Amino acid sequence: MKVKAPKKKAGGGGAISSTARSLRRETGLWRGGKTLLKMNQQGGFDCPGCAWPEPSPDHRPRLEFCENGAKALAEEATRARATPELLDRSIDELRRLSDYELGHLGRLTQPMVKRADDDRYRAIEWDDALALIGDTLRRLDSPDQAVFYTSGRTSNEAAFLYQLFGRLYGTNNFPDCSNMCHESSGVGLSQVIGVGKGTVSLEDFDHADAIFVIGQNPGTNHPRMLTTLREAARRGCTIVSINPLREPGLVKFSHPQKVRDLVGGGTALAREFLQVRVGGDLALLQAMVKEVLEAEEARPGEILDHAFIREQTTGFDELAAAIGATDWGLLLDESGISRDAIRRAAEIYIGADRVIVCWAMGITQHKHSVATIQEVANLLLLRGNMGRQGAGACPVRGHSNVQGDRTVGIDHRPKDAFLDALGAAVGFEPPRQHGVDSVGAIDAMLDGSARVFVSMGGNFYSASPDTDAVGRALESLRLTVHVSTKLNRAHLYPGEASLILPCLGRSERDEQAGGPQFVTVEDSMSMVHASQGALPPASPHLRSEPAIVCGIARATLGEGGPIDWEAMAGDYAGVRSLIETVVPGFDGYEVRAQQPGGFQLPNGARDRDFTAVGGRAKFTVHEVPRLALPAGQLRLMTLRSHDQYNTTIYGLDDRYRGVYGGRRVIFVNPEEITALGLEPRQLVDLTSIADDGERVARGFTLLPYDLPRGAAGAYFPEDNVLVPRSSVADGSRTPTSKSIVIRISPAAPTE
Ligand SMILES: Nc1nc2c(c(=O)[nH]1)N[C@H]1C(S)=C(S)[C@@H](COP(=O)(O)OP(=O)(O)OC[C@H]3O[C@@H](n4cnc5c(=O)[nH]c(N)nc54)[C@H](O)[C@@H]3O)O[C@H]1N2
Ligand SMILES: Nc1nc2c(c(=O)[nH]1)N[C@H]1C(S)=C(S)[C@@H](COP(=O)(O)OP(=O)(O)OC[C@H]3O[C@@H](n4cnc5c(=O)[nH]c(N)nc54)[C@H](O)[C@@H]3O)O[C@H]1N2
Ligand SMILES: [Mo]
Repeated sequence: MKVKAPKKKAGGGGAISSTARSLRRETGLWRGGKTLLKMNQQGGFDCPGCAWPEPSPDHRPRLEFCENGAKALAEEATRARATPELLDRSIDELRRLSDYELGHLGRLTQPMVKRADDDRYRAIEWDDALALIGDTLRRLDSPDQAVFYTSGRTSNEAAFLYQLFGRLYGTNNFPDCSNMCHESSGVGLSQVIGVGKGTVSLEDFDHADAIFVIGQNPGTNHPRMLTTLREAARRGCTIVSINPLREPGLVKFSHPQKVRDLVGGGTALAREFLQVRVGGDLALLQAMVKEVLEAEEARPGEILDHAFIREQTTGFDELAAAIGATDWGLLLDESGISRDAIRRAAEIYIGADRVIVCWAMGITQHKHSVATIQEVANLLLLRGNMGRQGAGACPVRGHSNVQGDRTVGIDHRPKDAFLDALGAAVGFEPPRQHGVDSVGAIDAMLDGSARVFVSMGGNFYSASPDTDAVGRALESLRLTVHVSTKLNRAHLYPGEASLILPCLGRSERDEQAGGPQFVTVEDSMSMVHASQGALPPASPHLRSEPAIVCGIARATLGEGGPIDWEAMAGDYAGVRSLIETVVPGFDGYEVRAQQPGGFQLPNGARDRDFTAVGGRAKFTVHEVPRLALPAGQLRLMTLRSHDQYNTTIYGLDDRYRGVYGGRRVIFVNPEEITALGLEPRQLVDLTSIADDGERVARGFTLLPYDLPRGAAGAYFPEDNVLVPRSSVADGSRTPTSKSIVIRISPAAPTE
């Protein structure tokens, strides 16, 4: 492993050479390059990477992809094949491969089964695989013994069919990756503004005067957002980063597709970096609210948007009283930010006519995430920065269709209005009892109340908290089923029997009885549009996700029910027509999804319509959590490196942060390392401390990094063994993956 100084800018020549390297290795440069031209273009396919929107068609460049989108494509369009012959080894043997090696075995080519008396996966015919699922599901004592997980890459069509099948079968057990991701944003925002999604469009970024980026590392995880931020910075918009880590990706960006940037050195992005304590954002946001209120006292009538507050909100007086009574000392201590820096940030906020606040996992994966998000809303509402051009809330979504999956019904707590509409359209009485979320699913497996686990994409083993417990949970089941493109570690913790059902990826052509098909996705800003693959399928045995769901449904529910599954699988227009009937906002779906740019779903808060919360947006009062730890303990945030997509490991480098050739590292402030009596580069073990006990991860290299004292950072998913599943966010039950209390000790000697 090599360690260098963190990069001074993102993008640039490094991004070009890294893109070329991964294409050359996986797809071949020519085939990969040609395919990239279809990515995020009209008539082409949606990038299987992040959910950042594409610019409207008249402003969209011919190349609308980033380094990490290219890597996502390379992973999917790889020439390597994980055939039954290649996989003919025991599961124990496969477990010895790293995540990187497992993924690089290549695309799955055939359905595989691991039977009860066997030690490995073997090829199985589709019909037999589907019959095994149908038989097992029909024999359960209750439909609630089955759990149907979804990862956010799944299309609207597949997701809608999946929840429809599950509800016809009789359960609301639909945990999804969103439970571990932006659930806190959904819960937090819907309580105060009546919609659990962001309120801005991409065009709003052309009008904002200030953009706050909180707990997000777009240089790595949403690189196309840097193009947007670059444009904003160039026209004078002020960008502020709130993050314990000074992420190199927010310092400066050299657009790899712009000659001027490549030779000129790039565009400076964030003007202020507030290196907040891990979890200290609620205190910091309250401090900013306090500054704003104090500024209003000093200059009455000039700071707040009084008309908006009076006519369209409730709770202002309570907020003002509570914030007024809050002690500055507490806010400074808990945020870890100086009064001066807070004042500067507040001045940027006050000085800007239009403000957008963006956030991601640094905010959502804490115990008090919901409150923090509602404090963001407080800050925005004070100056009417909501439902106005150039202003609003922008939770930046992860998976490319995670937002769409929820819109079309992947929800363990479905609203009655949705179930009513679904029941009326299809002619059945959907189950009303709420289902399990991701953490609930693990508990249900461990206590024996779940017996079957079906996974529509994703990697439930590695992405979930408390990895060792999840392994035991999955292995206790009667049947595990994975609809996947590539092998991952979840496949290696089989139930008594386990199936891997290989599916088409986004970039591949999807031919059904009714001809070539497209699917639809919804981006982070509620734009719904078509996505159609271009490459020939990785194997003739692959099926599309919608076809697989319909196959499972037929094998389980039989023929003659209210849905003609074969017709649905044959032409997805039928699925879209049903979605249009059930979900508001999809009128003219079939046509509008294929228009350039697609269409935007309705969003009350964007139009200052707060009917969903009684007609007025709500200011809310929150108590600042006390997060100080005893000496010797640190708060660990689990992070993504530049070379991974969640549990898919593209490579072993984290270029921007200067780490090359290894992932078992832990970043800590240099003075803290000394205070702990440890040495930089020393090999250490990590122990997490929770109410339900201690968990250990061994063999990490200790790296000094520019972080506040008391903070630590290490990569997801290697450190998920440390995340206690008992520690979840209040209100959203998201695992607190950015707030693991740990202690660090010299590595125990190994044999
Ligand atoms: N290339 C690539 N793209 C991706 C993904 C990927 O793995 N690879 N994953 C996708 C998915 S599903 C998601 S959800 C998104 C994730 O996108 P991000 O949320 O950007 O991903 P993380 O690496 O989890 O980074 C969280 C950031 O929050 C900061 N942070 C941690 N704790 C705190 C805190 O207490 N306060 C503040 N203010 N900041 C904090 C960290 O330093 C880090 O910069 O990206 C999506 N896009
Ligand atoms: N400690 C810690 N844990 C975390 C996080 C964290 O920051 N820290 N982040 C959380 C977040 S934000 C998220 S979103 C979750 C992610 O959790 P998941 O969504 O469950 O995990 P992924 O790694 O995205 O899933 C990768 C797998 O999806 C399959 N796949 C890829 N493309 C397709 C496709 O087109 N169709 C199908 N059917 N399968 C496909 C492949 O087999 C691949 O191995 O992890 C969460 N876990
Ligand atoms: Mo995510």
